[in-house]
Amino acid sequence: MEQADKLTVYETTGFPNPARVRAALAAKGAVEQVTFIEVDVMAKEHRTPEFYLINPLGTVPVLRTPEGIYLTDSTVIIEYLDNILPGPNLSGTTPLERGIIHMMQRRAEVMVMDAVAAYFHHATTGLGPELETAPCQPWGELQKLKAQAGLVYFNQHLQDQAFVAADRLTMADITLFYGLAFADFSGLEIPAHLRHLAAWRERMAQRPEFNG
Ligand SMILES: N[C@@H](CCC(=O)N[C@@H](CS)C(=O)NCC(=O)O)C(=O)O
Repeated sequence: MEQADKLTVYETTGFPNPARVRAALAAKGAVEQVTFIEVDVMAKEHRTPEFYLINPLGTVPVLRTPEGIYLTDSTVIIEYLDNILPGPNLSGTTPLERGIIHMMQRRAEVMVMDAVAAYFHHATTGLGPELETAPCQPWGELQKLKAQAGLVYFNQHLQDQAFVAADRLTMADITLFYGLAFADFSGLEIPAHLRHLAAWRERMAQRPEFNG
């Protein structure tokens, strides 16, 4: 795994989007080969001029490639890793499969992960007053409703299939899994009657990719 030796991931331990990249690396069996740099979000290290140079969005994760290019956004990073590393495919092997996996990944992101994030940052104390400088409570509450609808959608979607987007674990499962973890952390209840979603989550939680 020569290339993995030259990869650097900027992350914040315990945060959901960096956890997506960790899960992808675990799926590829490459965690040990990557250098990780901890970014202390609570100390605002991601809002320094130095960090904005590598990611103008001021978010983690960020991946530095062997060529010295900085890639941002979990999906971009995971697809890149999927293409350069051996191991099980996470983002699709045919044009149609790639389309379906990207579509479902994006739904998991918009309908759950990002909606939960907006609820967390705008309608709860979020990361605290030092970091949450422009909270908008009504927007956060609306995003909570959106997330709740997303949970119902994925419960129905998982009624008759083992994985979110293919016949195996893909980046769509990874996004949804950490979207649910973020919901728990934010105090956004996942209703117990969504039993297909709960069963899928239980199966995922037992997998090594989510226990690195
Ligand atoms: N769409 C981005 C979202 C990245 C993101 O929002 N990361 C969070 C940590 S999970 C962050 O950096 N938050 C910093 C902040 O809210 O100030 C991705 O997939 O990487």
